[in-house]
Amino acid sequence: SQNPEVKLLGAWASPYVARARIALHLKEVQYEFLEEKFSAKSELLLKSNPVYKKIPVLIHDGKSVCESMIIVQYIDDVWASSGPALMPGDAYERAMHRFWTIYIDNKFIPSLFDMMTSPTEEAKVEAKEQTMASLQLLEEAFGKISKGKPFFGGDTIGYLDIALGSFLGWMKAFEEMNSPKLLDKSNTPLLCAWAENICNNEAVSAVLPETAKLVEFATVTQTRFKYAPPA
Ligand code: GSH
Repeated sequence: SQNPEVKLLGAWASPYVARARIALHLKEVQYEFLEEKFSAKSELLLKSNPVYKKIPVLIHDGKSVCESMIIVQYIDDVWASSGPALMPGDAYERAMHRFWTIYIDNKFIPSLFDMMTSPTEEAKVEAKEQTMASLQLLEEAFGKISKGKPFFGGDTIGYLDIALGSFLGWMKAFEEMNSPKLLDKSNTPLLCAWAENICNNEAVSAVLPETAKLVEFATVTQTRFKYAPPA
């Protein structure tokens, strides 16, 4: 549908921004993408997200919505009749999607990035162990929540698929930058198959940056994004 009043403040490399974009693509919502520069935040960003000053920000009819997963929920609510429902119909299933999304944001993502950025090798090893343990928990959660279907959301991509799937680009980039293999068939067979299904989806592939571009971005802008496992 045509929605000239929908704008998204974001940046191509941001996994949080990818969450909002995947939801907009799944719901076939037209939007204007306004690319932010990390060096200098735009007036519009400072005005639209005065609390955190972070992207993504969705601006709908002049009103701003902040925080990636709140934006995903908002898109599901507003464009309820367009595309697949992102949240399950069952209250318990919705609770599970929210529970694991908060786990991803509070535990998984910090350890994933700490693996690359921690100042000491010891801390990097600890972050790696935490990351692998988190992926193991997410593998088990996938088994329960997906009930043998391709996605956490069942037959279609849902809220929790977006929460985790948005990080697949960076996970692949880290793997290429010498980190241990994060998803592999022996440790996380279900998530391996899931990741392939996610990346093959058009709404996702339209949005997730190429691994090589992320590696270049990480190398150029953040030399600290180097995983150097201890000898
Ligand atoms: N909890 C936020 C969300 O889910 O939207 C995190 C968003 C976030 O960290 N965005 C980063 C950002 O805007 C870009 S990936 N960083 C700029 C800053 O921290 O000032």
